Amino acid sequence: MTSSNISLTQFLIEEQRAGRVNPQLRLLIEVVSRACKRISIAVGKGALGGVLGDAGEGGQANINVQGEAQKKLDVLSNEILLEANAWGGHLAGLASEEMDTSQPIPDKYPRGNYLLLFDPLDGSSNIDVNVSVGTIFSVLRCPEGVTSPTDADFLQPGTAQVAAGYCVYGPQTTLVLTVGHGTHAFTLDREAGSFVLTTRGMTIPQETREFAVNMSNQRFWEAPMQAYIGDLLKGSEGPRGKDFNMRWIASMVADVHRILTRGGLFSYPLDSKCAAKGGKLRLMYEANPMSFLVEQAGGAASTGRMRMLEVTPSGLHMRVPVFMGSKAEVDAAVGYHQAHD
Ligand code: AFP
Ligand code: FBP
Repeated sequence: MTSSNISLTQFLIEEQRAGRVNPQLRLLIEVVSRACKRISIAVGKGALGGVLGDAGEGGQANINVQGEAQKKLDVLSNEILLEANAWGGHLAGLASEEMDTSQPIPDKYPRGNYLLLFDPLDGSSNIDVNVSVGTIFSVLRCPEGVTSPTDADFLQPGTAQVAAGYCVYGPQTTLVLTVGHGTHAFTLDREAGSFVLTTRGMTIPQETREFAVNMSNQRFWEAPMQAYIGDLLKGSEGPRGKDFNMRWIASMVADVHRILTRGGLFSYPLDSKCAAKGGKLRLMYEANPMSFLVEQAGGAASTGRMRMLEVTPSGLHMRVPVFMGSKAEVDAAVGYHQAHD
């Protein structure tokens, strides 16, 4: 990555002057990025901040709407994002992977034109072992005439997103953002406390030899996925004619950040364990924002059977199978599905 002296604030002002964001959307992105800085500080403190481990009392873990045990940092990150975004006047409502239903902005604050969805701390199984985690967010327009949005108002396809991003809390804290005109990366200057533009216009390499998937699920996959990965594993002697490497962090933000940076394919496919739910990853909080970022970087994203961004959401917490990354590799995976269906 190449460094610049352009802060996120300056970048957004320039985007506004170019007519690509309006003042309300600019404020929204600034507020989310500030919340990410606070989460980054909490994540960085780890055991010193008393933030590791499960949330809950008396040895009883909190279980969220996804049926997963919440970590203390899941709860804290959710609170940071809710609190930061409630009062600014840029939002009509919010929805979080950690909450059962969406929330309209309280009556005591002005309401804006946007809806914000987020996964406050993705990959939280990594927190206690000091491995990268992240925040993912997606921005939609509040439908015309709606002042107090309900869940139904959030059920828009990914093509309707006006902005999306993630922040990865790793060796560096990096914010990756799109407002529909390319995908850009900003690195947190911890001393100055500001995000600095480090890559303008990220481009996913088209040629790849790397994939990210949880291989321990192999026996539960559908036939097309078995065939696709089977051929990758045959390496230079197989039909793909080259050796592939594999990486799996179990934090979608970190895995997709690697793929945005150096190419490859990320997948969480349908398997017999998650088939009843439709997949493992959440469309609105994970798949759609990451797909928007990947497409804006010249990559592709699919369920294996259709373009991710064109999926009609049936519920706020809908799950989907996911294939995203270098376009040629996503096309190859989709090809195996077409051949088997
Ligand atoms: P958590 O946020 O509950 O840890 O889930 C993370 C995640 O949704 C996604 O970021 C990972 O790619 C995936 O789960 C990892 O799933 P496995 O544990 O099945 O590998
Ligand atoms: P680098 O320091 O060159 O990145 O190598 C790291 C390493 O020695 C181990 O930390 C890691 O477990 C292993 O290589 C990964 O090897 P592979 O690339 O074969 O999965």
